[in-house]
Amino acid sequence: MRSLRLLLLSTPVGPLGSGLGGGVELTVVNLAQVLARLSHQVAIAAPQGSVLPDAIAALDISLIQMAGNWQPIAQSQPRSAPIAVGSALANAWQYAHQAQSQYDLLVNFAYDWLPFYLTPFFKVPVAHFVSMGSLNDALDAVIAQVVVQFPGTIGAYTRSQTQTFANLDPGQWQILGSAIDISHYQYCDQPSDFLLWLGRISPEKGLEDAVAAAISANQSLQIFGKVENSDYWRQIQSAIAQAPSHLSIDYGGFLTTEQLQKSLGQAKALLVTSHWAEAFGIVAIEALACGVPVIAYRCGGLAEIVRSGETGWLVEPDDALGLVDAIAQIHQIDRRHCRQQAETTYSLAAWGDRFEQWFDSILFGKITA
Ligand code: HBI
Repeated sequence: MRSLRLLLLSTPVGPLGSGLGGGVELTVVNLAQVLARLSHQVAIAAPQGSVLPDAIAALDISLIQMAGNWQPIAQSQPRSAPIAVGSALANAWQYAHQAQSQYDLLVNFAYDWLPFYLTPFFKVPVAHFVSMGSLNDALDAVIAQVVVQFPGTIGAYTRSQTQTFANLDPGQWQILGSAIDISHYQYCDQPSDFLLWLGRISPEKGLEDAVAAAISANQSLQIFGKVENSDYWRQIQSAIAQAPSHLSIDYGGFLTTEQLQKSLGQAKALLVTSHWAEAFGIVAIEALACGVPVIAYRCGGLAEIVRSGETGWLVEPDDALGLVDAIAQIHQIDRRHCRQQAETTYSLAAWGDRFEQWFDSILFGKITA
């Protein structure tokens, strides 16, 4: 396929590398990497202060920094929240409009109203990667308009994610899944004696269930991720203070992938306790790549990732006791199966091909199988 000139417009909730963008940061960086390796010309527009991992510094990916205020995160707003346009988002799309003739395709990763609304005003095609399930009425409506005018131009991680958009036919979505660069994750066969929780520290992520389950299961727990909601974090810290002194429940901060996977690989299991339907759950494939079994609530993307009994355990949503039972059975999981699943199903190469096919179908009308 000929080399495309691509502009990836990242999430406006925070700079790349800050952790504020959660899984979408990894998605944007990994996609840029794999498309650059496929010899496309890739540029990323992201909030001021964005950095790319050293591991891909050698690739020719241009990073265009957007000044302005970060976007309020959609998942903390009510469904009827009015449309918000922070200046970082506005500046990104002002740049995209004035520079559009330099690109063959724009790829939007902002989970926000503006990019969808602006799509008909662009001469260059826009592909929209929707990074979460349905959260906002105005956004659902504008996505539906884009689907009518530009069929085939919206993509998502998982089928279950698309099913949360009641106003849209699931068949109108391109399902892309996700991936990581497996070579950045070392397989660990001999775990230490702790569980691990990883993610944005925010109420929808259910960290309180992981702390309660670790204490009930008499297991130590390591916590990593960006503190996004400090009130919530204070509640968690008071729950941690109740733990018996022989258990260590520690917060390791927000680490780069390179640093994180060293601790991640040592874990007996990763606990994924989200109260909402995760669009995907990229932390789960990071754990699998290190050989770490995943214990997760059976909802959202995690239900499509974890093979219960083979690479982890799926527990009925919000059933904290179920988590304790699963923790007690984690020794039944063969850690090599976890690594194998990551290698065969979540490699960058297969994922990059799916995006290339999607772009093909948008630009050249080939409706791929
Ligand atoms: N909220 N308004 C808004 N825009 C985003 O792009 C966005 C968000 N909340 C979370 C988020 N993106 C990402 O962290 C998740 O999609 C992973």
